[in-house]
Amino acid sequence: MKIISAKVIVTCPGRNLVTLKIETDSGVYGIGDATLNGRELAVVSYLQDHVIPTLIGKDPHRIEDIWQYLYRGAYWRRGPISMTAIAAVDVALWDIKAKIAELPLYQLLGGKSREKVMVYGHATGLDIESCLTEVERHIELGYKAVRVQCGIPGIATTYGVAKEAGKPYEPADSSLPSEHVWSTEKYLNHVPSLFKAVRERFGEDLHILHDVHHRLTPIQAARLGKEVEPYHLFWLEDCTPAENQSAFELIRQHTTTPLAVGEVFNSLHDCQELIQKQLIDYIRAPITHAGGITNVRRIADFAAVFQVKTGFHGATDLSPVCMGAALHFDTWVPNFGIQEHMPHSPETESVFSHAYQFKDGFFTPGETPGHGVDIDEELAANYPYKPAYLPVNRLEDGTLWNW
Ligand code: CS2
Ligand code: MG
Repeated sequence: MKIISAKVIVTCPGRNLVTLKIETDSGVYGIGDATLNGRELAVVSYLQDHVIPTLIGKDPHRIEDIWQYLYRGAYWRRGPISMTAIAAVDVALWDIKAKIAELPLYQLLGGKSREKVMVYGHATGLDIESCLTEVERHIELGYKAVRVQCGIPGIATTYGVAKEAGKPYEPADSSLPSEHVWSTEKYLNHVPSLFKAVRERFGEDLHILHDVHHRLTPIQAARLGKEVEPYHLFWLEDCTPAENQSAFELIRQHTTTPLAVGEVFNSLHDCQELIQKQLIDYIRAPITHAGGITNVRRIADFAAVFQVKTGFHGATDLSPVCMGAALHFDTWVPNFGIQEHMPHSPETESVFSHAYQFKDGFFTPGETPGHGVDIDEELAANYPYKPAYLPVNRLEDGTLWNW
């Protein structure tokens, strides 16, 4: 069997999404997600100009060899652009192999380790009260786990909070990066009261998650982790940038609040120390940004040795193709923790058909051969690409800070 063609499909049914479609001489094709928020076209070019020409004529069954070919063969290894491109090829090839085997993808990974996949939803509010209303709505939908983010008094725009109540949160919203002003002090003084209010209103059983979104220094993260211990968070996410992995030793010294990290990682080397030294509890490196199923399986297997669980990134800037592949992976992976779920727009749902289903706070991937997600190219063409940037953040004195 041979790969006879491959193409990149860019569509914007609500937000920009990039899909790679690989076709074989058997008529079977596979698709992979190649979306990198705010840098989409760089991955499109990497695929079209540098990867696709090397795939034609290759045997699609040789997933591992093609992975090594694209990773080692590039000479310039790692990084979000190349690892997202490699991921799209990898997922499309696993889709093809599972379709040819006429098996749902999780069967190729080793079969079910669980019947359903627990997900967490996003409850956000301009203030604590409106966030509690959103938590209630999620509980009514059946969610057992909810990420809570609220506006901070004195800060105009903060991460994870939609500008208008009830509207979906979409960070990449303008043709040039919008500039936000951030105050760590105002945030640290306010956010513990959010968790207190959630526990008082909904009790102890609900899993509460929160995304700090890389905005604290290690000692500030240690303070927050310690202060929120009474509220038994499921996790505190990205509490400090993780380029310097050993920074988490300081946080670990001060708090037992579980820590999740990794949505910006694209390699085992980005988290080896964090995992090996038990500095985190959940690894979030998603299939689309960390080199596909082939590479994320290595990260998950390594994490399992240290009892670190998976907690895949699943924001709407990862397409339904990524969600489909992730849910198959989540169904198999022994050290599964939780899966992020942010509903895609109705337009996106119409462009991407999928076998995965939500029920009562859990997903099942479906029994369709492959990863169970497909793209309607004609419909996709109705939504052309729109330039969109993620915002940047400045401290009140104008210092550039982490968004
Ligand atoms: C966030 C993301 O969902 C999350 O955990 O950190 O929404 C993140 O801001 C976006 O994926 C950035 O593109
Ligand atoms: Mg996050």
